[in-house]
Amino acid sequence: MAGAFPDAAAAQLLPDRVLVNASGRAGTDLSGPWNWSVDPYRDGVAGFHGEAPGRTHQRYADVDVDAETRKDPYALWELDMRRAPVTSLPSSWITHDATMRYYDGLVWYQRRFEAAPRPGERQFLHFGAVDYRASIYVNGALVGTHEGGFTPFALEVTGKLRAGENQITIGVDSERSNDTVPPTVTDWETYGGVIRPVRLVTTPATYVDDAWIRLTGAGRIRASMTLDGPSAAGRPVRVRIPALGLTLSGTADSQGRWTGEAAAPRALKRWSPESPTLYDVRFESGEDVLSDRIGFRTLEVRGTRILLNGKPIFLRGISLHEEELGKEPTRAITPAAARALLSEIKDGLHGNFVRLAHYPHSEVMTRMADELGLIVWSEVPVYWRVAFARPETLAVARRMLAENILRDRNRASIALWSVANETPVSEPRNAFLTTLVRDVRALDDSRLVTAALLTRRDEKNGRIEMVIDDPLVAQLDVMAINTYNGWYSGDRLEALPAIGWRSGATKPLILSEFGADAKAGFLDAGLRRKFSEEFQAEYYRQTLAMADSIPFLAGMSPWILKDFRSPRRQHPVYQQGWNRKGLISETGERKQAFGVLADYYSKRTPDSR
Ligand code: GCB
Repeated sequence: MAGAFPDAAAAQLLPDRVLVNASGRAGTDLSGPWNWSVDPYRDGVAGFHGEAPGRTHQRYADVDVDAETRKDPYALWELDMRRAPVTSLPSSWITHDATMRYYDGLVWYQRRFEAAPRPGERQFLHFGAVDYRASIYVNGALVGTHEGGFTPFALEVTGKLRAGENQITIGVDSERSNDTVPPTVTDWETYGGVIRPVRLVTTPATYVDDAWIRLTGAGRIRASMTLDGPSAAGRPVRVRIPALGLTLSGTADSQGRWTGEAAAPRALKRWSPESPTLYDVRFESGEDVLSDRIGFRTLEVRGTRILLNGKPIFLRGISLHEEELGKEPTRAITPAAARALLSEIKDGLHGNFVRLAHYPHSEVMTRMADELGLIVWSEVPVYWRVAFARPETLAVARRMLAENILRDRNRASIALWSVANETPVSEPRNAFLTTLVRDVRALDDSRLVTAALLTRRDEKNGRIEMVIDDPLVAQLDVMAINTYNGWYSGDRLEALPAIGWRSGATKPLILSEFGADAKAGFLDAGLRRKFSEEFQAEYYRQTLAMADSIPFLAGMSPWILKDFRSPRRQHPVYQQGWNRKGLISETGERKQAFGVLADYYSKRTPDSR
C-alpha cells in the first residue's frame, strides 16, 4: 500500500500497488504484435439482451477457435481473436487502419506469452497507460479494470499464470462522458488504445513496492520505502548512493514502511538545468534491489519568486502535448521522440522549463527531462467542465493524481504538480480542487502546487486590467494563468503591453499559456492576418512586452511547442484538424515566432525585464 494520505477514506483511493520504476525491474516486455478487434456495440461485454456474453462472443475466451471447429464443424464461433488482424502495441488504434481515425469506443487486443512462474516469486502485469478504460483478462478470467488514460497501474497475477503459454486480452474503451476525467470535449486528439508499454514483472515474495529519496529544504537526504509481502514487517531496508558513499538503513514498521534521513554528503552535486546531475540509487531489502537514476535539488517559493537550490529562477518554458513529430503522429513516445522534442526547447529556445499538458505524459518524457535538464510542470486532465459535484468523478481524479505522483516522485525535473486547467469557479469546483491540492501535499510536500486558472477582465477609462481573484489561489504555491488577449479577444496587438495585471496574493505567477495560430509557410507581408506567421510573431513580441511589466511574474509556458492534432480545429485552409499554435509545425519547421521567443529567452533572467 502506498504512502500517507490525508484520511483513512482517502487511503482507499490509492492504488493497491505502485510497483514504482516497473521498467527498471526484471520482466518481459509485451510490446510487439497483438491481435485486435473493434467492438462498437460492446458485444464482447454484453449480449443482445444485455446478458453476459456467451463463450462464443467472448473476445477474451481462452480458446483456440480453429482447433474447436475441427473438433466440431457445426459449432458456431462468430469470433476468432487468434486470427484477427495484427497490430503492434503500444500504439493508438489510429495507426491500425484508416477507418479507426475518429473511432471512439471499445477495442479488444489479445496476445499469447510464455511464463515460467516459480514458487516464492510474484508476477504482476504493469500497464504504462491504457486510454481510457481497461479490462484485463488472463487465460479467460478477468484480473482487473482501470479508469484513466494516462497513468500506470499494476495487477497481480501470481497464481494465475500457467507454465508455458498464457493469453492476455485487454478491452480498451476510449469513450468519455461528462463524468470522466477529462470529459468529452477537449482540445486534443484522444488517441485511444494501449498507448504505453505492458510488462510482465517478476518480484520476490516480499519486494519494494514504492520508494523515494530527496533533498529536503534543510539540506538533508530523506528516503522512504514501502515493502509488500509476507515478511515486510520488521524487515531490514537499505538505500545506497555508491558514488557518494552514502547508506541509509533501518527496519520496516508493521505496515512494511520505513522513512529515514541523513546529512547530505558534501560531495553532492545538485541537479539543475545547467548541470542535470543524476546518481545511481539502490533501494535494497532482502533479495530485492531496485535501482534508479535520481537527481537532488531544493525548491521553494519566497514572496513572488521561485527558488531552485536557493537561487531565484525564471522559468523559460513552453507547453507540450504528448505527440511526436511527424505527419501522422500518435502518443507512442520513444526516448528518441522525447529527446527530439525536449532538445528543441533546451537548445533551440534556450528554455529551462516545460509544461507537460494536459495529462501525465509518458515516464519516458519525465526521465528525459531529468537527463537533459528541464524543469517540469506535470498535470492531471481536470480540464474545462468536469463533473465537480459528483463524488465518483472526484474519486477518479484523486486516484489519477495519486498514480501520477507515485510514479514520478523521484524525478528531480518535476517542480510543479498542477491540479486543473481552466476550470470555471463554482463552489463544487473549489471544493473538488481543494481536495486535490490537499492530496498533492500529502503525497509529496517537496514540490510546488499550481493550477492553470482564468482571469477576470476589468476595463475602466480605456485601461484594461487582468485581475487574478480566483479563490483557489489561496491554496496554491504558484499562480498560473492562461491568457489569450489579442487572439481570442479582439484586443489590438499594440495594446497588449499596456494591459495591467493585478492580484491580491503575494505569490509567483506563471503565464501557463498564451498563443496564436499560424500555418507554417503562410507569409502575409504587411497585412498580418490571423493565421499568418507574421501575426503570430508580432503577437509574441507584444505579449512578451506585456509579460515584462508584471512584477510578480516568475515564468511562462506559452502555448505551444508543436502544432498538434485536435478534432475541434477544422478551419479548411489553416487548421485541417490541427491546432496551429505551435512554434514549430507538425514536421518541425520553425515559424517566425520561434525566433522571437528564443531571442527573448536567451536574455531573460529573474531580474531582467
Ligand atoms: C486553452 C487550453 C488549451 C487549448 C488552447 C487553445 O486555453 O488550455 O488546451 O488548446 O487554449 O489553443 O485554444
